[in-house]
Amino acid sequence: MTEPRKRPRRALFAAVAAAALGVLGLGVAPAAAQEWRGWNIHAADYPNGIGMDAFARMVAERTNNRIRMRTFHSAQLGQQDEAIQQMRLGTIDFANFNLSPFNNLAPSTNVVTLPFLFRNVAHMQAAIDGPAGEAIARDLEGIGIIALSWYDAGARSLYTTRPVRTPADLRGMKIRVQTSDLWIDLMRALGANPTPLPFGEVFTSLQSGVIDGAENNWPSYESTRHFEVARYYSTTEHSNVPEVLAVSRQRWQRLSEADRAILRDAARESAVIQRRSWAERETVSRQRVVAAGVTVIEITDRTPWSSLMEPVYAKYAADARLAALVAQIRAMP
Ligand code: GTR
Repeated sequence: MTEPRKRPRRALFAAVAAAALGVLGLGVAPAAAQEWRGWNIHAADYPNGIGMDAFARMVAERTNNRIRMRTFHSAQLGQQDEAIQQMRLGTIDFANFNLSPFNNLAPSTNVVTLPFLFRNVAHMQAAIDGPAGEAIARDLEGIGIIALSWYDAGARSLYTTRPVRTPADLRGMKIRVQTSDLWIDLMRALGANPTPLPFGEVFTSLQSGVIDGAENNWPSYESTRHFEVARYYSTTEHSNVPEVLAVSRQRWQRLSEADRAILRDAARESAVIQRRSWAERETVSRQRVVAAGVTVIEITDRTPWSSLMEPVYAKYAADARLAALVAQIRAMP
């Protein structure tokens, strides 16, 4: 008869002890832990995936696992334009995006996409970590996306199934671009026939002859194996458009100030990791494609290319606010 009475008392003691440990923060995970879903277009070992995974680890550690983030790599949650929509709706919680797919939605992203604007990587970083980043963060917030830090994406160059040395060689060639009006106009100004397509469709489109080329940085050209089907890479380096690590505004609005600070710091640190990894990967990717027999066409004089870009500037940097930002970026030391 004594047994049945003891059990509830033991259970009560265990419950009180667990609650006390919880209050003291001794290893008992609070019930309301959040699970966040993250989108990444690239494979997990790409610099951006490395940066995102580092971000998730830091946030988990610093929130004592209250915010657990899982990144779905390799566009498992959909192609880029769909992912942006999902993030605005709050069904994707965080992501890394190139800024070009925002060109039609957030006007200031056009500025950092503009051809031949940045002198080098340091110039691009100074702009995006400074005035350009501030303007873009404001525009993105307006469409439901909170920018936390900026990732590198190197310089984008043309790659094609036939050699391209001058804009004249490009005339009439079908070149894949991201879904952005600026990119369509840019490619037209070069004399090509722009073909907007999702990133995930570029390989088969090159293979089947739907397009004659595309344009991207060394790591994307290599990691997607586009180099197997477009064997000529011409170093036009026509755009240095950077990328954003962002959180959906829906999630952000429900975070405490303390958690927001944790996320901002972790995002900034993750950008340092991504940028370091990016610099290494650019070299490795270039070596890999050269070893695989790609013909690199070095464009040393970019004037024949950049001189065709006036209509793009006239259209996308005409607005007073954007023109002032372009002037500010150009004046940066
Ligand atoms: C890559 C970029 C992706 C995507 C892709 C593309 O360099 O990292 O986010 O924008 O280019 O061309 O679609």
